[in-house]
Order: sequence, then C-alpha cells, then structure tokens
Amino acid sequence: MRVAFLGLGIMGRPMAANLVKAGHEVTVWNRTPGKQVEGASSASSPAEAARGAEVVWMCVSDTKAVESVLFGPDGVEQSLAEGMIVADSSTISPSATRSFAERLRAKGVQYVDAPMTGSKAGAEGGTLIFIVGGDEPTIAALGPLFAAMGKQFFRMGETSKGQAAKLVMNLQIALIYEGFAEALTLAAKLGLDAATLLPLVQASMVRSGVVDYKAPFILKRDFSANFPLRLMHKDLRLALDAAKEVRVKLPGLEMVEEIYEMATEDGHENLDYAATLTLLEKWAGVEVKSASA
Ligand code: NA7
Repeated sequence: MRVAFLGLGIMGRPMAANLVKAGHEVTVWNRTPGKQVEGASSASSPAEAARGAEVVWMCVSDTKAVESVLFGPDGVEQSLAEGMIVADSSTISPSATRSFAERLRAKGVQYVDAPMTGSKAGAEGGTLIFIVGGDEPTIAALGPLFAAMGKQFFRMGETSKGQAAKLVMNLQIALIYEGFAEALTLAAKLGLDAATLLPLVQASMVRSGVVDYKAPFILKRDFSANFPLRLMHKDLRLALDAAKEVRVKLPGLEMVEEIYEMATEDGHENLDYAATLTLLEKWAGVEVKSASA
C-alpha cells in the first residue's frame, strides 16, 4: 500500500521501518527535519507526504500535534482524496478524535483511531497490540499494515473507542505500577531485598505484566525511557479530562497524577514513568536495590 507515515519519534520510526520491511511504499515526514527511515522517501510537510497516499498514518505526541498535522499549515487536509484512510496511533483525546473524524468524513475520508500498547520494544519488534476504533470495513482494509507493525488488534467499536480504551488501559498501568513502586519502597525501608521479594510477587496473585516488564529495569536502576514519564502523564491527564466530561470521579488517578506532576518538577519527564519510584525513595530516604544485582 502507499502509506504516508507522520511522526518519527520513539514509536513512529520503528513502525514506519516495519512498514518498509513488509514491502509497503512509504513516505515519511517528521516535524523536526533530519529523521529518516531507510527505504522510505522523505517529505517536507504532512501535505506533501499525504499526496497520492492510500493511507495516512500518524504517530505524534498529543491532541494538539494531531490537530496541527491534519489541519495546520501544509497539513494533511490539503491533500485529502475521496477513499483515503487516516489512521492515528498517537494517544489523544477521544472527544477530539470524534471531531477530527467528522471533519475528514465530510470529505469522503475514513478515520481510524489506533493507539497501541507494547512500548518501544513492541514497535521495534513489530509486536504492538493496536486498540482500534472505526468502521469494520475500513479496519479490515488496514489489515496488512496492522500485521506489519503489530501482532494483534482489538476493535473497541466506532471511531474514538480505541482512544477511550487506551486511556483506561494506561490508567490501570500507572496505578498498578504506583502500587508496585510503593510496595518496593516500603520493602526497602523494612530491610527486604527486592530480588528476594520479586519471585514471591511473581508466584502470587499480585503478578502482573507491569511488574514483569518493569522489575528488571528497576533492579538495574535503568530509568531510561521505554515509555517516557511525560507521555504517561499526558495520558493520565487525558483520562482525567475524559472522566470530567462524563462526570466520573477517579480519586486514585487524581493522586497518581499529582505524583507525576511532582516527578516532572524534579526534572524526570524524559525518563521512563518507572522513575516515579525515585520520588517515593526520596521521601522515604531509601533506595530500592538488590544485593545480587
Ligand atoms: P516521542 O518519541 O516523543 O515522539 C513524538 C513525535 O511527535 C515526534 O516525531 C515529534 O516530532 C512529533 N510532534 C510533537 N509535537 C508535534 C507537533 N506539534 N506537530 C507535529 N509533530 C509533533 O513519542 P512516541 O513516539 O513515544 O509516542 C508517540 C505517540 O504514541 C504518543 O501519543 C504516545 O502517547 C503514544 P519532533 O521530532 O519533536 O519534531
């Protein structure tokens, strides 16, 4: 397929590379010039990348970025053609997604929200899980592209339901991780070795994918970004905004969002969200470590 891929960040770049690897004809664009993908052509604007494309796939930071890529100067809007599909793998507001989709539908263009889970490793390995909202035939048409970049996709319903599901997934990841980080902090203060505690956690009902994924990084004290804290923070705010729109109160999430706020004030926004642990450690005057690590 002829694909315009817009946004070559931590996630977008390997995703575009996997489309090239699968034999698709890919044109890439990134706001800051200089990022390229081997085997893909480069365009100087979203409009130029989208010209003649069957599918425009976006993977940029946030709602504002998607709006500007679509409707800003030299945006995708300039190159829309009847029958084109626009897919968005950024994690953004569900209500904004609905309004973007309506604007595009008025021009005969279908819109699919396809945020994903799987972090950097999933993007590089082509093993992402896509969480999708949109019409079934449109999603089916994107099948070869999902297959090139991921291992599975789950359709959550019509446009914007993918974003809604992504937000409730990240809400759970952040709260589960925060529980784990608090447990490790108290454990350290009580003199428990993290590597001794972990097999017990993993043998019990506490076990979770979040713990499996994050524990090795914590033991190595490696807080470099797989999923940057600033992006998880953005998603927690999106979830709180969405909750407010439908008048739902989420006290646990509100508290965790404040911890992200403080972690950002401490300059951790570009580290992995696992770095919220370092705040708990600072308050407790302790460091989580393992004698064997
Ligand atoms: P990164 O690595 O922070 O990359 C963000 C990308 O978004 C990067 O290509 C940015 O371009 C681009 N960006 C940011 N703001 C804009 C605006 N205003 N206009 C156009 N492009 C923009 O994020 P990830 O790849 O980890 O994640 C991307 C999304 O997937 C995000 O929603 C996550 O929550 C999930 P730059 O190179 O800075 O010019």
